[in-house]
Amino acid sequence: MDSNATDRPRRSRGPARALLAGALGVIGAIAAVSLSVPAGAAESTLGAAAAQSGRYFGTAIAANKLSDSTYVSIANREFNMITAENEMKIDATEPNQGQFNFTQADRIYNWAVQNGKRVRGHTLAWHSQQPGWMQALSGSALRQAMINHINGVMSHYKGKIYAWDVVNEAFDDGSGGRRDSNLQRTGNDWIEVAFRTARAADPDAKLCYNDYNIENWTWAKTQGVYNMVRDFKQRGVPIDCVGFQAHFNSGSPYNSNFRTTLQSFAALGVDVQITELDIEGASPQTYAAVVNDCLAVPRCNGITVWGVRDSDSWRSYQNPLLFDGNGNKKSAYNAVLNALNSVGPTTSPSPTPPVSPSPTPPVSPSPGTSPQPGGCSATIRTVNSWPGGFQSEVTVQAGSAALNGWTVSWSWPGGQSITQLWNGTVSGSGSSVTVSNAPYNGTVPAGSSTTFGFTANGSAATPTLTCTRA
Ligand code: G2I
Repeated sequence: MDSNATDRPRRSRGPARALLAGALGVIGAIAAVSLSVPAGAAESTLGAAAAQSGRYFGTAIAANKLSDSTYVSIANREFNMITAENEMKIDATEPNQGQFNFTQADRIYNWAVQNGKRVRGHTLAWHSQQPGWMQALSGSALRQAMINHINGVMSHYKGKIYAWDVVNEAFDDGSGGRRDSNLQRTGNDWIEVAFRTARAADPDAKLCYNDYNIENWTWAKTQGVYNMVRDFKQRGVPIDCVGFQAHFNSGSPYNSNFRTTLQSFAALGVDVQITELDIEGASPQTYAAVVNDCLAVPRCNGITVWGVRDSDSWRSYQNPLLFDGNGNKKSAYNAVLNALNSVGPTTSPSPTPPVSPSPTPPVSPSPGTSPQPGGCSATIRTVNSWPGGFQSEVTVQAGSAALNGWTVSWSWPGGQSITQLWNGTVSGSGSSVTVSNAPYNGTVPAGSSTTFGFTANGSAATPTLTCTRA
């Protein structure tokens, strides 16, 4: 765990970082306020800074704090992805079996969307925070209750949630095996049943497995989850993303092999997201390292911190967040903002590059695909493939201005042909393909994205895409 509480200059990386951080230790807080990024290249909030590379920066929100004006103004200014800290959990949304209650969850959802933010859903199947009636169930009755719960909550938010933490914390600390729980005792297939149920309930939401203590690549729990995700991808169980909670503390310290973990999971064909970040003591160096790890992995979609101010944290005694109890920005805030700004406009997510030796330089803009202010970018990923065919998803990302219509074009490298396309209008001939927005998804807010998908004949391919605004 980093112990040095100084800020770092945005250009210091790798071995030089340690040297510079040490040297700056003498200068302390004075350095922190004098560091700056070049004029014109910097955004001044976390959400806008992350959006430069197509990523989001989020926070957990508690419904009962939406009346706290300091809290709300920081949250609204800085973050563009929202997770309900407790309000979408099982005990909150289905307090009595078959009776759903979205009062508090909707308060958060509505606040987020009315302020132009997207929402991560947390969480549908978990051993903890189960209502009493569910804790008392077992066997097939519990299995069916889990399925009903997923259907009930996901249908309420159908088409409205960016990503759902479908299953939370299902692995054991230490052994690399499954955690014992009433859900696990319904049969080892409970996780894949949850994911298949979720896909059918809302095909537009990304479906994530979310856990803690899976950041360190050498830990057995990390390998256990990795093996499950690999197995799911091989067998076609629908999973789109893995959430790394990233609650770092002295018992579970940050390790620089986190980047290897993110790269390795992404290489399985899933997105990766940092979903509940907090760091005991809020070392600026450690915060910057975590951000740089995400920025180095094209399929790392974004970062969520688990609360706004230290006083809002579930571990407030550790002062683990980016704002102090008075709402002032901490050094860690500046470290995070500078790290996000150091990348500048680039594309993401894009096909995962080969795992490279650590430290990996930050993602840099690639020619021809950078979203200029007001522009757009598009990336393609293979969702599924089979002999003679494949399914792909294309993400269309708005730059710093909203899109009012978009067109994505590419050339097939090997005679592929689209058989069916959704969420877009396809035209083109021969190897050239042009896809424009459907009537309902041409408007994309600044920094946001939309997707379209298709099935095609031929071998799965990830051609270079060109995105043009209407
Ligand atoms: O424990 C930290 C997080 C670990 N990953 C999953 C997250 O969902 C989890 O969040 C925390 C919330 O931050 C806490 O706020 O989950 C805790 C429960 O597992 C939440 O704590 C609960 C308290 O235990 C309850 O007594 C309280 O009524 O918060 C409730 C609402 O304030």
